[in-house]
Amino acid sequence: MSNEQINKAYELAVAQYAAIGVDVNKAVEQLDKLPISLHCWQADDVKGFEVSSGDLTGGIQATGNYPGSSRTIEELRTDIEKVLTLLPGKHRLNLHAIYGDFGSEFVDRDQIEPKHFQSWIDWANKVGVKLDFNSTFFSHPKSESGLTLSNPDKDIQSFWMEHLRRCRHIAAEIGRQQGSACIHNIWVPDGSKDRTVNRLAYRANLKYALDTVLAEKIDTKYLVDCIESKLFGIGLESYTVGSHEFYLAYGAKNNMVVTLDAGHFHPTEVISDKISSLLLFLPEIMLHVSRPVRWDSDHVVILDDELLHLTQEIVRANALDRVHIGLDYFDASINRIGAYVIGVRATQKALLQALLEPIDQLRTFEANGQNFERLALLEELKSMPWAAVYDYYCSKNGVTAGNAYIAEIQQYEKDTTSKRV
Ligand code: RNT
Ligand code: ZN
Repeated sequence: MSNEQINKAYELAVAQYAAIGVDVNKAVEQLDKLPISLHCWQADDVKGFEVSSGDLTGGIQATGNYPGSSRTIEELRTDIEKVLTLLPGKHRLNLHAIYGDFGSEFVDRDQIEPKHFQSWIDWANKVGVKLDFNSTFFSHPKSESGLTLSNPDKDIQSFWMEHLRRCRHIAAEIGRQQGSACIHNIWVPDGSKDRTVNRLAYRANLKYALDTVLAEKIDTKYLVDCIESKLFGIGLESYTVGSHEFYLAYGAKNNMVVTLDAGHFHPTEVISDKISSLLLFLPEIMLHVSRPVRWDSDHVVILDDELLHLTQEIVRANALDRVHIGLDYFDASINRIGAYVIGVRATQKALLQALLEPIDQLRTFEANGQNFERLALLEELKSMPWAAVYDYYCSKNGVTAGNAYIAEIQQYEKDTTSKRV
């Protein structure tokens, strides 16, 4: 598509939306202000750069062996830089603690320091992204029992508490240097494969560990902690210490940000419906946008109904400034650069469609009991020319529009990722 065609289609779209009372320019401006936090771990199947790195554990799994995953910090940065050239807007990168710049030194989780992330901070500053952070409570010999912060063994529990304490300091330092609060996500895989007769005890241990470490107050200008629940993990099917009830109650009691991961609920349970409830009781929400297929499979995010419902709920609740949007999936079966671009673009397209809703009109219909009219307009909106608006948004940002990114990724694969053998 030429720029001229894109502009023409955009003008037609503007007129069509104006006819139903929607200001397209305003929607594009709003979209442009919404960063998506890209998860660094799609690039290398959640391996990270620890010198002693072993298998991915903690009940999560990246399946597939598509060639070309990044093997070093440099390769990962090159990949992310490529991804960023294919995305309109300014975005963030979400790091896990195991992605530190450790060189050839073995640095255990209870030893990591801000200095191991300084080269990330410098790189991020150079390429114009802000960083977010995650403690890493998995893929470690001291997590193999299935219990980390909730472990009754005081040595193991203290080890992980020290990890958490350090991660908060690293994230705060990132936030300070980048002039934007670093969102620090706490996901703890703890659970058990089979029935436990100590459900309460492990939860009490987790509560104690969190209470103790989080008692250290750090300015939210630099650091925002959030807590992520889960239903079950592979090999941890019968019990998860940090369940939804645990963290929802913990967050509400302590005024903390709760993370909702789309794959962490029962198969027909959706996170879109949870947004409005959480907003009433919690300061903010963090999202791990993912795509569960039958289970927490972490498939690449696509533009499906639930993604649209999710973005509609955020926009309809007027909560774009209270919901942080991050991605969380790891598909090792397809080109990983492509996996990022598909997921971010799908998320942006869903946000754009939500921003292009004639919400006043829809709400008037609803208030008047005109439910046929409400449903009909919602149906019509699905085939309105939002894609022409997205193409325009891409081209205005100097980013290739439509399906042209496929060829660019194929070229990058030919030149770069296919040579990683
Ligand atoms: C696991 C959680 C968690 C991880 C990442 C790697 O089920 O979703 O967020 O995916 O931290
Ligand atoms: Zn997650």
